[in-house]
Amino acid sequence: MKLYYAPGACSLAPHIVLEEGGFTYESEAIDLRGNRTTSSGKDFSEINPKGYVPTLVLDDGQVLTEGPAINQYLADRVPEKKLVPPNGSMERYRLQEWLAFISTELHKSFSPLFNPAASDDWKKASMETLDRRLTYIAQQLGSKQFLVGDNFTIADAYLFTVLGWGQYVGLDIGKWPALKEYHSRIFMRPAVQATLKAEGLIPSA
Ligand SMILES: N[C@@H](CCC(=O)N[C@@H](CS)C(=O)NCC(=O)O)C(=O)O
Repeated sequence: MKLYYAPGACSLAPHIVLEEGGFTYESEAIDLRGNRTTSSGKDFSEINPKGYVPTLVLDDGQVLTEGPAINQYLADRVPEKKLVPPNGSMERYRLQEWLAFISTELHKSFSPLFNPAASDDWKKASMETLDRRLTYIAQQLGSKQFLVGDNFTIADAYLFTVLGWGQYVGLDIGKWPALKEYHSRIFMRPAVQATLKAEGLIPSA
């Protein structure tokens, strides 16, 4: 398997899941700000015509896209790691509820803040939306260790990833102590540390 990623982008979540799951895998970075080539010089649009990360190329050559699908695909391969609740259980739907919320209500509310073409009014409105969404998550999380059940799941990998973007757009998650504490705790997981090092987001020494 091979994951195409951009350092610190939403592809960090499946990268963490690959590490948490103990997979043998390859990875390659994409230059999203430049000419969208892979670090080995290939045209990324030939691998994923959607042009965005995360993109997972399976051992049989199939290309899987969309973070929530990739994360569930990976987690279902290693059920003993409990990165997802079993298919068909109520907890699985709770997990999917969180994945949809993080994807559409949180992740995509950050997008204008990274977009140089977005107007100040749009950015302000996005900040206000994020404030409401993060307040909701902090209330739901309270002092719980994880979003769903008693285990680290792919929803935590995704939420951790998106919370990390606050630092790049002037959104201090310290306003929500539950989120700050949660983020610091997930940050310390060995698989998360290994992934952050692999993406060059923290020093590897
Ligand atoms: N719907 C996609 C969105 C992925 C996405 O937003 N990827 C961003 C990085 S976080 C990206 O590659 N943006 C570059 C682009 O859209 O051109 C998913 O959930 O996987």
